[in-house]
Amino acid sequence: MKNPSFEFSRAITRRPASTIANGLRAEDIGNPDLDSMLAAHAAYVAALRSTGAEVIELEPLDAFPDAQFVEDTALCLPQGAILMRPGAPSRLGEVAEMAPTLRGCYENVREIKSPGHIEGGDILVTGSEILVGRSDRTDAAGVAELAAIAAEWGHSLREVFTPEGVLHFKTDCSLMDAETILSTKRLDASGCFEGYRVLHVAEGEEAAANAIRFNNLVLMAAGFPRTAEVLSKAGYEIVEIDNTDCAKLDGGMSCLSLRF
Ligand code: CIR
Repeated sequence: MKNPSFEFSRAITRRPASTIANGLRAEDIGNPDLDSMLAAHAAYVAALRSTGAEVIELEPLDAFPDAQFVEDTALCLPQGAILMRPGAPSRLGEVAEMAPTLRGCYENVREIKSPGHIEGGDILVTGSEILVGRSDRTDAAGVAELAAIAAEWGHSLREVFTPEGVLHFKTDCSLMDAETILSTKRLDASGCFEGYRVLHVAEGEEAAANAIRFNNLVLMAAGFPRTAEVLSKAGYEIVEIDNTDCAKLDGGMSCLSLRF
């Protein structure tokens, strides 16, 4: 049987739109380049497909420059999908754009309703629980609403905190297998991963923490050789993807897909 925390048969992605230069970012380090972002996106999709999974590639949405970061619009669990309610006002409309695709894949689709806000980037599903990091995008009301649905579906959910100045909980951590987490030292220091095996990203390579385990592969951002070595030594098969342009919009490996 598949382990639903890292073994998947399908993924949903969305190609970057021509309007990506309007994407949100905490700090302006220059605009992303559409052509190189499309090339990196194609490499990402190819890596997912190489594991045997089906990848649904959605069309770009010019009205939503952050819509390629599909992870923030939903949470996919074995029992059903839950439509999120992003805390970034410019991203709220992305959810309705994703909903029909999820309704086509799942019989059971629930939604987070007003007044709560919650984004998929703040949610880490491990082999034993759902961790949700409160952040500037995810508030207590959003977490409480998700907790109620998760409880109904038999999952235990734990509220944790995203470090100050970090966009999402998963900006700083990733699941490597059912009980192994890749984390920055600053997030692990909060104690939220007690009981898990934790691998640390190398000092100065904090941006490598947002990776994904997808079937036999770990997809990670290229350019972090010491963290790549940590993962290789731990036995993971790595694929490095150019994340230069997504990083300009605070995006990374997990943001680019919904996996189920
Ligand atoms: C945003 O600020 O919402 C986007 N520019 C980046 C979203 C990244 N998503 C994620 O980490 N799950």
